Amino acid sequence: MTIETYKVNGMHCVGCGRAIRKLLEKNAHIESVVTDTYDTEIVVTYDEAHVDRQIILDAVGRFGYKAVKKEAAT
Ligand SMILES: [Cu+2]
Repeated sequence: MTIETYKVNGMHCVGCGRAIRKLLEKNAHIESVVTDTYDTEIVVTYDEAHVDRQIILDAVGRFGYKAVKKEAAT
């Protein structure tokens, strides 16, 4: 499993977050999506063998938002 955080510009309310989460979770290989509308971030846990990162970016983009992967803070 891969866990990645994405900054989602424009995800300003709970409704946005819920819509994004519902869409992503339709993918059986995306295990969980946690949305944080305060920090406008989502944390996606997925099976990297079956899910390409572009799928996540495209799904978020369908709502008119732009997701940018955050580099892991080390
Ligand atoms: Cu909204």
